[in-house]
Amino acid sequence: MLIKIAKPSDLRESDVTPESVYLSRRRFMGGVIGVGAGLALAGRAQAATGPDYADVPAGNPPGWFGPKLENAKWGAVVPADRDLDKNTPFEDATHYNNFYEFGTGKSDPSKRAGSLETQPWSVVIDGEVGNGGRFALEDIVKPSQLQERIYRLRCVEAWSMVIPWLGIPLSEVIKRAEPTSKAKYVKFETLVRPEQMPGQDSSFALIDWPYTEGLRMDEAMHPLAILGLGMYGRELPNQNGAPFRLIVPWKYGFKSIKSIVRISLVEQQPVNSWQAIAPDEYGFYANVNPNVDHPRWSQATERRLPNSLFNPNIIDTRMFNGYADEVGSLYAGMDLRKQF
Ligand SMILES: Nc1nc2c(c(=O)[nH]1)N[C@H]1C(S)=C(S)[C@@H](COP(=O)(O)O)O[C@H]1N2
Ligand SMILES: [Mo]
Repeated sequence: MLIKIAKPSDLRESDVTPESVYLSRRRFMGGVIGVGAGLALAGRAQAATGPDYADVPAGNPPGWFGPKLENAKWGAVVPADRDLDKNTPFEDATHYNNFYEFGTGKSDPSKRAGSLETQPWSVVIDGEVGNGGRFALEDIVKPSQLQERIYRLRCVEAWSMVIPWLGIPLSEVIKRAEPTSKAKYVKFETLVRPEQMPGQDSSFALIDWPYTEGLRMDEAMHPLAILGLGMYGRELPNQNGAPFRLIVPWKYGFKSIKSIVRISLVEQQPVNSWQAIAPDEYGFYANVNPNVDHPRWSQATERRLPNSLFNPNIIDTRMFNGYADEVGSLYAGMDLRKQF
């Protein structure tokens, strides 16, 4: 399924990319769509590669960057039908990260996450489900078709990026788990492996591992919520949450939990890690909202990366991060100041 996420007010990448580059990319993507539409997909689309990004370095620097996604393994890529804002350069998206399992500095994840072994990877799906168990990641992904989604990512610290993700709808994975009528929330947990995640070994760590996140069932079933496996046409770099992470674009970045090993369908609202640390500052919902400030700073604007001293690149933050038309109805009647 292709979802139109860009609105006329959005700046499109075609406005800022040299036209020749833009056109060749469009043609390339057109070819990929053709493959998806014309052929039976299973084990076939060998020739089709994913969307390509000019600024992504060739080759795979060991330890921090995954191989080119194999369509044969994961099915054809369905690219986003339109670009929205200009994509953040790959370099920024992979070297300015929050991933406290590797330290609290923005450059710690890119420096340290190379030690994380992401193969093999299995995920436990449990709780209020009829079809639970421990699954190899490949088996969770295989029945779905990989899609490209270009989303804004807005951190609660008031910086933001635009990232072209590759992923599968979270709703498809939940449906296959066969939720029972008691399943009201979805809880996610990140890997705990201090030997490879030095931030988990630190006695200064704020977080009570595993890093935990949650969504209400209707949020989790929303078509914009995806499980990410790649970005910029490649597998996820470790520092961005390899091999498997959540992406919920209308919420602050901390909801988009990385390196997931457990998905539990539960009856009670889970306590997410940042809520546990500072419940006055970080809530369960964490919807991007320019009208509700963080107790220590304004959320009305954001710093769009890349920026510099001379070009601070401050832009207005939008309700639900610009996805209000798509997700606003999920929160009808709620007091968003209280349920922040
Ligand atoms: N397991 C885990 N997931 C996490 C975090 C983390 O520290 N640990 N940080 C979150 C925060 S605060 C943000 S803004 C995003 C950043 O994602 P990116 O580094 O891919 O841009 O990841 C989120 N997911
Ligand atoms: Mo964040």
